[in-house]
Amino acid sequence: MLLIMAEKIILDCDPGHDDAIALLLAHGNPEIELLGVTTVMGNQTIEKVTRNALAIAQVAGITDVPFARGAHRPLVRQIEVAASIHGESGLDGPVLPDPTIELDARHAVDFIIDTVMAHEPHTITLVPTGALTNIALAVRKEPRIAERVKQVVLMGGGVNVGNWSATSEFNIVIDPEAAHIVFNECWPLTMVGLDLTHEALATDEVAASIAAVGTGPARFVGELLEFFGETYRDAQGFDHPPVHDPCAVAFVIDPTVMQVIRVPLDVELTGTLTLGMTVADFRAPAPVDCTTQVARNLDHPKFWGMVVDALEHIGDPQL
Ligand SMILES: [Ca+2]
Repeated sequence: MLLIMAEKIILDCDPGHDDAIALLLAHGNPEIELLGVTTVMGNQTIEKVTRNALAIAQVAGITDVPFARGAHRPLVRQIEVAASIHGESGLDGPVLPDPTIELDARHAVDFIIDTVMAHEPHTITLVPTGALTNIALAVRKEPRIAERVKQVVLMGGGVNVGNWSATSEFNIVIDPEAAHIVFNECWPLTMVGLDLTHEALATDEVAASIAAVGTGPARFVGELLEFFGETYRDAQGFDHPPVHDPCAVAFVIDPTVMQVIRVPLDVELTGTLTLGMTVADFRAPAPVDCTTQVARNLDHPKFWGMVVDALEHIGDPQL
């Protein structure tokens, strides 16, 4: 018998249309063991994104995974939300069910620490798809998690590409101090940034293959993509929306879905035009002690195939 060891992850997110799809991919893929979902302010306030996370769980029938609420504001700066992309609720488009799932009593930071310390070393991957506030607070409160996690695979940043400013991506720029902490820890870190995620476009063909699944969760994703497509067209000039966050989950499932290049990465904290820029130093081959890498070149059919397969696997839990 062939034993496939599922990859244990904690998804730290701010749902968020693309976070919702990341959560469904993590839940619906048998090669992922979702140990918990933690929330962080970002796309909307912590109250709204936490409610959204629980509503997504309700839609997808996720009943055996703890959800923990996290940081309500960035470490240093004032909160800045992305209503222009995700709407007033943070998850505009579909009608959201009233969640009946109870939150874990712990703060997200304590949930992350407890979970990482309770498992064998190098078995847990942290997958942040929002601001890095919870992850930064966790590693400051319990520094041993830096050597204990297997890796951090985050959606955020980009090499010479921005979306919230000319140089900077939303998740990084809204809490650059937190990002600076996370990028400068000793854990292996993969930056799944805009260079990669701007290739994860939800084309008409993608929308059709999701609609063909024909289940409640698939219709939910279709409605999310419709709203996300409209705001991305109006606010960012995209013909089809780039669906960022599930790319980080997809890398954990199958790293061959993209390419990675090892390169020193850091986060700009003092630039007048470049605050929150993720700076990659390509001047020479990466030094042997370099722990960071950046993702590029998405296998678009394979990626969306994973999302469709996950929806097939989830089925219709409401019925
Ligand atoms: Ca997100």
